[in-house]
Amino acid sequence: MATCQPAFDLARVGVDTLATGLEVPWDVAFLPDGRALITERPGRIRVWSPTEGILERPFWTFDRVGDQEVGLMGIAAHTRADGRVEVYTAVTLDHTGGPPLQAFLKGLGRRIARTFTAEGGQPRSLHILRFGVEPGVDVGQAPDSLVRLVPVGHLHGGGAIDIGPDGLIYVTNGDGAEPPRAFDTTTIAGKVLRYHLDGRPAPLDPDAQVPWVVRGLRNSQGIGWHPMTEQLVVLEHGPTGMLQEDGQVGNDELNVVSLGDDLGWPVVAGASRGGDLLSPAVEWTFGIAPAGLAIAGIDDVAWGPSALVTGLKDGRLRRVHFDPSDPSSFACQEPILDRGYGRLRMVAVAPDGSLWVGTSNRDGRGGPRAGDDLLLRVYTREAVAPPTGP
Ligand SMILES: [Ca+2]
Repeated sequence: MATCQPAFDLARVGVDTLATGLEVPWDVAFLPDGRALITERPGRIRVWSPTEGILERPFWTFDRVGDQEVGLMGIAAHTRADGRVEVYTAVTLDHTGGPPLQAFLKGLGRRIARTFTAEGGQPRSLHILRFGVEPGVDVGQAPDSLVRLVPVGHLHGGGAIDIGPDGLIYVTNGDGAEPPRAFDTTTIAGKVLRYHLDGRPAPLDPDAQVPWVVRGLRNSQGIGWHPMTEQLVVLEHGPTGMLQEDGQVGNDELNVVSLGDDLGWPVVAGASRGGDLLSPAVEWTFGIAPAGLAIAGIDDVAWGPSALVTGLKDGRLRRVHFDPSDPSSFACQEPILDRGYGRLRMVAVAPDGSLWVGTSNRDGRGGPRAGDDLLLRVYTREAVAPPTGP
């Protein structure tokens, strides 16, 4: 992937700190009333208010979520036809514990709790939960449980969730550190999965055992849609040399896919060598640990049309320009934040055209600094609005 010419002038970038003291901010949902809901991986949904900043009291707290690479992850807002606002979250719940989980289930009510009943002794499960959001109310009510998925690992647990241009829920699940599962269409591991807003499966093939739309993933933590073609765009963490990965390392990916594609894992990481396996549009041969993806559209004055990608490992936020002459590929890439904040995970395009970026220095693999984790607001002179808020 070529570096953009002329090089982006980093002096054009402004950075505000919107919040400090967060713990692994993973994703954000912007609400129509100007507030935002931010997930923290250990299990809290936090409220950011345009007048008060980040609120101490969470919108919701999960008592027992999965550890290591999973927990509370993606969140996506949706406004219904009747104007009511809902958010959908992807959370891995841990079933190995006692009282906290039972209390949580009791709190959800018996009807919902049935869907959490232990299934084959699975130690954890990935859930799609839906919260209603009332205007001006900063504390949530018990969510609806829409989907419960097993198996899910505490490594490579996916967790990206968004609502597509087709009005359906897309959620990612990684291979759970068991690579062969990624191409096995009888399991949810290593897939992008699709559901209706009420939780019913929305498979490509009505006879499919699981509603997968993309397979062959090791661990995707970012999805979006191409601003011109509406094709699904899928980020992918390449291998890290685990024993079961035959020592392969690197080859992180950004893919522009057609539904039904096999992205190759574990047969190949990075470019395919012929056959039906999709080669990525962008490959980072030396791993960056791509953890966050946002898409800036063709009308985006400051950033678009491009994919914004964070790297945990290299600490960069980069802009990858879609190629206007070939929508399935990218033209060039350039850094927007070039280190200085430690590990970067969350990235989203805010309604005002700025980027909201979250550090991930408290995830157990970084070196936390004073004030971590940070929620940053990144903007340029071309942004449609000047910096606002507390
Ligand atoms: Ca691949």
